[in-house]
Amino acid sequence: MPKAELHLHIEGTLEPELAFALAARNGVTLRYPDTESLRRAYAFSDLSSFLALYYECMAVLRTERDFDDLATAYLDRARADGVTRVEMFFDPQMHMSRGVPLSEVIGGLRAAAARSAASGGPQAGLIACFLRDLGPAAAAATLDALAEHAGDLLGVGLDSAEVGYPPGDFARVFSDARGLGLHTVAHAGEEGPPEYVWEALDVLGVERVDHGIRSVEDPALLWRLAADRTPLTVCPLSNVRLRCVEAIASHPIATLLEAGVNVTVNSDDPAYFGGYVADNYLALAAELGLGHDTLAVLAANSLAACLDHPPAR
Ligand code: ES4
Ligand code: ZN
Repeated sequence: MPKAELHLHIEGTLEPELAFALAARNGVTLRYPDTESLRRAYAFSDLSSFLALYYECMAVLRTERDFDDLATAYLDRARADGVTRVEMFFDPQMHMSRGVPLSEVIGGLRAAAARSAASGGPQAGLIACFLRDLGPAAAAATLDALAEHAGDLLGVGLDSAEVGYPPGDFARVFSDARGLGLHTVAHAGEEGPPEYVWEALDVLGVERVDHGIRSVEDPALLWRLAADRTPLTVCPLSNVRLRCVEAIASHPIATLLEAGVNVTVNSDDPAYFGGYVADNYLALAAELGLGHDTLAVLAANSLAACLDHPPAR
């Protein structure tokens, strides 16, 4: 089925094989002797245990060519899953703090996106995420650096460690981003409470909520999401791997669908969480019993939830 992937961290598509190849090319040393031992480290107890390894592995990404190779590998993989459109996150603060210029990051990702679209592969747009645990002042400085690249971006988002970092703290930087013509989305309700989803909607004014699964704890919030048709970018395999949800069989996506929420299915950090986007659909079919009709609704939701509708081709 044709589908869009709307919750995908491009740095989270770094497979161990590519990580070691880039490490060798750039003279960077990883803490692990080989790909198998790195893969064995992919046993996470929560979001923060994942983020530590995810940020560590990013050290191998240094040049425009590295970002191009990373995104090209992902886009080829996504094409095989029927993905026609990707709105990919990246973490500018992580790269800038390592001395990698924003122009190299964005240049490499854009080059891969242009080649993909020109060859009939997925169309790709970029969403720059602020790291919420670094706070609103750092986010504002990042937006200043992003401003000259605004024409190369679809929008801004908010990611990283959630609990203790409410979306409302970022109200000013999100309104400034909209002033630059950028779309806005935010991670909320992954590990954090339903109140953070309310804040993302009412204080940040986001167009989509990333994860949002803890919305099922608040009937009034479910009503609001359904009434507004606000898309949620749900990532089932991620939620299980990070222990936000016990198993696919008990995933709250069933409750979200029953409440009429505009749900989409996505992979988040597929190299780390054991599956790309089609694997997430297949897991919902196999372990939650979603039928073909429901999977088709989820795929249609994803295409309708794109921030920019891709031109017909
Ligand atoms: C992330 Cl699963 C998740 N949550 C929050 N921030 C992230 N960055 C990459 N993956
Ligand atoms: Zn995410």
